[in-house]
Order: sequence, then structure tokens, then C-alpha cells
Amino acid sequence: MTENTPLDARFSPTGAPQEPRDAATQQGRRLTTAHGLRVDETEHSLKAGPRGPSLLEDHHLREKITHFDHERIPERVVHARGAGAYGTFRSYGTAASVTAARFLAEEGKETRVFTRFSTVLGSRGSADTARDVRGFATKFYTDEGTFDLVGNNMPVFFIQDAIKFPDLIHAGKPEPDREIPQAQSAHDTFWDFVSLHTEATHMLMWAMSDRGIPRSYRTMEGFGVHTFRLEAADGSTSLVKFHWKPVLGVHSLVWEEAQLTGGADPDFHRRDLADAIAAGAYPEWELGLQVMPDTPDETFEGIDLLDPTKIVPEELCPVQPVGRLTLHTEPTNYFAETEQVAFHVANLVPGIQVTNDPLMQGRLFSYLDTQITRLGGPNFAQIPVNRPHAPVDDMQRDGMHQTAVHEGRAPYRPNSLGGGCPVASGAAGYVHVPTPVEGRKVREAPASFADHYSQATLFWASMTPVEQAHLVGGFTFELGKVGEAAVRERMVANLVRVDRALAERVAAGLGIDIAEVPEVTDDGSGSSADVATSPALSQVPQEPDRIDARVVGVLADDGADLAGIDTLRQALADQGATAVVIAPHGGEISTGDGSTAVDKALVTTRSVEYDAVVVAGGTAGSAVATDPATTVLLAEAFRHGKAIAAWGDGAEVLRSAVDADAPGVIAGSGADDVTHGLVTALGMHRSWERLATIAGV
Ligand code: HDE
Repeated sequence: MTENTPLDARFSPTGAPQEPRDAATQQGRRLTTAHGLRVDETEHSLKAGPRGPSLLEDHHLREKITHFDHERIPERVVHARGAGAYGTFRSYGTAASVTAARFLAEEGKETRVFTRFSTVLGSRGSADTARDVRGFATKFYTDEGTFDLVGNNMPVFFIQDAIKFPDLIHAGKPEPDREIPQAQSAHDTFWDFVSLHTEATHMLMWAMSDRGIPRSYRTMEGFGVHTFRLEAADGSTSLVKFHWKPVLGVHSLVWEEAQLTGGADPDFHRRDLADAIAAGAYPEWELGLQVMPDTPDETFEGIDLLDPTKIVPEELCPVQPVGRLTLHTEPTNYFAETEQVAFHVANLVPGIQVTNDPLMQGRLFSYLDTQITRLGGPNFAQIPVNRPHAPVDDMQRDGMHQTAVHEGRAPYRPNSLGGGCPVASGAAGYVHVPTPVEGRKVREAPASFADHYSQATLFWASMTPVEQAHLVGGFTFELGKVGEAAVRERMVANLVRVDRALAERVAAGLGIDIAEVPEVTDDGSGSSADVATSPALSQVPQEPDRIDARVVGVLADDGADLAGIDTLRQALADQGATAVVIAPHGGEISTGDGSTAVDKALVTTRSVEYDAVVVAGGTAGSAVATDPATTVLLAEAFRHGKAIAAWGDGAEVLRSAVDADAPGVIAGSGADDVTHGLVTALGMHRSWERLATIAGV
């Protein structure tokens, strides 16, 4: 096939089948243009000399270059970097008592979805593993219209009021004079803003914790953040928070690993999602609801449910599962689908309503508004990925990129010329729950929004010592990149309000004398500290999770125990995980009577691509044992708390690089002896004991 094949083979503007190509045509690289004209590029280049057509006269050239000139569209103003997939949501039917939305209420109901995950700050080409919040947006193509759940992987947000969003993003994006740094919050303007803006403190705890660097989209929780109002078929209402719980557990990278991955594989999360789906290890989440009574003050246990900087601890209101999401189909074309998908918080179906959360209210305006620029006009809902799967019958007409050919002559209502059609659905359609309103309309935050610290303290207190050490590391790294001493000190002063030990440890790392840090006066009244700790906030697993599509690097060389490698490969495959053979050279490694393919040459790989590393037996004294890249690979995997194993004389290779007696390091005489321990260790995600020792806690 020539490079031009896709044009002929796939693009037929009239929908007519393309003529088969004969050998002569292929040699001549004949193309069909968008207008159906044919051009022979070889002829063209021969003729386009001084005596041929002038370049502007050549309409084939103009058409091709003109289209190329317009191939880019604006990237998203936030959440520009992302990856998505199609899937199916299957309802358990358990939500019928709280919502009339059929895709949730009917047991066993299956609804097609598209989900897009994203980072917030980076440009479209930035690295996946930057420390950042992750977007988790799902479009449910329900029978009753499209419902978009446009959430994040953290349950709270930096601000309580939409009007501050441009300030937050201006502070977080690359600084405008030199446009650096890319895709990160570790710079002066971000910390200047958030240190002056104490309502961000709780969210900062999440962002600086391991939640800011997920291992995979597949191992992230998702949250609707705002409180929604659900309405049941009988008209009763409740206040509800949405949660996505990953079936594989919640797991993160460690910070050094995330940074290295940004260089070694900037597409790490995108690749992981696509690889998992391609391998049939379909990512899955349970959708759950926290259901709270719809009281006039819209609070629950003293927590203002309209304050998006507050969680409702799961210990106070358990998350009840209502259905399961399975992502099983990769998009065919990144641009057409993942780039052009347009989510909107106001895409709602009967049974799901918004609340007066002042952050959510601003979002109801922003999404449609930004998409009119990004997607070039008001008709982007006609793009295939955005099209509702329910029938649409409205009076919206014309506009840029209109692809529908509307019939009739009466696109207005009321009409008699169109027989009164379409008929407004009235009570059978989407009806806003009537809510009483009283009082004075003023631009100010309610008193209940003034507590900026108690849940930040709750978060800190709920972490294990290792997770606390990672949090200290996150703050210290980011503030260490801040040039302005006053900003660093102001932030440390805010952290004193969260927890003195946290502030002291960050201050020590920054070389700040905590005694010199000015006292912060509390701008908050009251506290919504409802529980002392919320164990649900910790990510350390209580028991091993599933290891679907986890990747294990197997260091081997010519002469290695190939039968052992096969045993390991099979044991991992049985659990849905993959073994990747790493050797000093590409091609194959062989041993007497057999050989096996090398998946990665040492020079092309780095430890961060593996969840665990194993040294095969039969490698002592071989090139893989003496290659400095092996030592680096093992040392990194060790520092990052990953499971490490070796069998036979592979243990010698291991011992020369790391402390083979440390927790999470497994050795045995044959491959059989290490597989069980390896799978269990992978399920725990890290050796938390080793990480604790490394962190000195
Ligand atoms: Fe967004 N947000 N946002 N946001 N947001 C966008 O919409 C905005 C907020 C979230 O994969 C934009 O089409 C405002 C919270 C996700 O395409 C824009 C405010 C949460 C995505 C926008 C917020 C989110 C976006 C940019 C404060 C979690 C990516 C492009 C009032 C609950 C969706 C676009 C995708 C994208 C505005 C705050 C989640 C500009 C004004 C809180 C997951 O409209």
C-alpha cells in the first residue's frame, strides 16, 4: 500500500464505492480529491516546471494545502490532554428509589457511554504523569437523552465560586511572560494564588498526595464533586454525590517514578488504557451514590452540601453501588472522537437535577460557551461522538457546520402550518423541581463556606505514615520550586493551620525556620470536622487487588532459564498480567535448544514501565548482569517500592544491585517458587513496608 491508500480507500465524499486500483494507478499514486477530481502526483511533479501550470493555478495543490492549513482546532482551555474510550454502563436497578432516570433505575439496563480522562493544566501534547488533578468525564447516551457526569479524580475543588475559575487557571497555567513551566503547578504564580486563597487548602492536600499522580486511569476513583438533586418517580427528592470506584483498587505512582515516566513514556496513561482494552482487560468502575436527605438548609451532619471544598466522609454516609461501567472499545480516530467530544454539566436527563452550588452554576454556563469556539459553531452536537442516541426533535436551525437537512417550513412554536409539531413534551419531559427561594440576593459567600481547614486536617489525619511522607514530599517539591520566599512562607503558615507536624516537616525541607512563620488569623468560623479520621481516604490496600494488565519486566539473556520464563509468563497471564522480556539486545535470546523473543532491549526501556521486575535464573555472569542499565533498573524499582523477584542464580544479580533481604524482595530456586509471592505483592501494588523504611517513617 502506498502512503496515499487511506484517501482512496476510506474517503468517499459521495459515499460511492471507490474504483479498484490497477498496478499502473498505484505506481502513478493517483488520488481522488474531496471534489471527486483525480490527480496523478507523479505527473504533477513532472509537469510542475517552468512550462507547467503555475502553482496557484493547480487546484489539486491548493485544495490539499488549504485543507492541511486548517487541520488544527483550539485545544481545550483546561483539560487539553486526555484519552478516552467507549463502553457500557449496566445498572443494578438499586437507584430506583431515588431517581426516575431510567438508565439508573431499571435493573440490568445497558447504556452506551464514552469516557474521557484528562489532566487539567498541561497542553494537548504534555506528559500524562504530571502532578495534577485528573478529569473523569462520562457521557451516557441514554434513551432519554444524554447525561454527562463531568467529574474529577478528587472529590473537592480549589474554589467555591465559579467567578474565581479564570484566576485559578491563570495562576496554574505556565506563567505568561516566558510560558513556563508546562503542565505543572510547581511554580510561583500557582502557589501565590492558593496561599492567598485559603479555601484551596483542602484540595491542595489531595493534589499534593498520591492522588495527584495516579498509576493508571484504570486505578483512579472518580467524583461528581458537586451535590446533585435526584428526583424519584414518586416526586421525592434527595441530595446525592456521585462516586466511581475502580474495580482494580485505587493506586498511584510515586513522585520520582512519575517524573521519570514523563520522559521515558509521556503517553503512559493513554497507552495503558489502550493496551488494557486491546488485551481484553476492560477497565471497570462501580458507580455509587451517597444519598442524603433534601433538607431546606441543604446540609448533612453539619456539612454544607453546596460547598464543593467539602466531602461527606463515607463513614458518615456510605457509598451505595448502583451500576457498573466497563470500557471496552477504543476510539477509531483520536481527533474525531476524543478531541471533538464535548461534555456539558447541563446535559441532564429526567430524574437528575443540579443544585445551587455556586461552582456548579458557573459550569452550567461555561461548557457550551467554550465549545462554540473550540468546535467552531453551535452545531457540534451533530458530531458523531456527541450525537444523542435518543431522537432529537427541536426547532434549532442553521448555523456553522449544520449537517442536518431539516424538513418543514414551521420551525417555531406555536405553529399551525406544521400541525403544531414538534409538540413540547411538558410533564413527560425534563421538569425542574420547584424550589422555594427567599431572602436577599447578594454576592457573598455564606458563613458555612468559611471553614477552610477542618477537612484538610481530616485528610492529613486519615493518611498512613507513608502517605503522609509522600504528602510532605509533594509540598516540599512544589514549594521548593517557588522563587519568592514570601510565597513559600505564607503557604507554610497555612499548613500550620492544617497540622503543625506537617508544616514543620515541609518547613524543614524548605529551610524555613517555623518559629519565624507568621501566625495566620482564622478567616473561618465554626468547623465541620465531623469525624477524626476517614479510613476510606487512604489508598493503602487492606488485601491484594486484582492485577489485570499489570506489566512485569523479566531481565534475561542468552543462557537464561527459558522454561522458567514460560512458567512465570503463564502464571501472570492467568491473573491477566503480562510478562515483558528485557535483554541486552533485541531479537531473541536462546539457550541450547530453545529461544524466546525479546520484548525490550535494555537500551530502550526504563524501570518505570513495569509494576514489578524479575531476574530470570541462568543470568549470573551474563551481559544483562553486568550492564549498568540493569543496576539502575533494579535500584529504581527498589526505591519505588515495587515487587522485585529472582530465581536461581538470578538472585546474585539482584543482590549486587539492591538489598535482597528488604521487604517485597522475593527469591526462590525456581520460577515456580516466586510466582505466588510476586502476584500477591503486585496486588498490594507496593511494598509499603519498604517505602516506609525509605521515607524514614
Ligand atoms: Fe471544568 N471545564 N470547569 N471542571 N472540566 C472544562 O470545558 C469550568 C470544574 C472538568 O474531557 C472546559 O469543554 C469552570 C470542576 C472536566 O472534555 C471548560 C469551572 C470539575 C473537563 C470548563 C470548572 C471540572 C472540564 C474546558 C468552575 C470536576 C474535561 C473544555 C466553575 C467536577 C472534559 C471544555 C473533557 C473541562 C470550565 C470546574 C471537570 C472551560 C468554569 C469542579 C473533567 O468549560
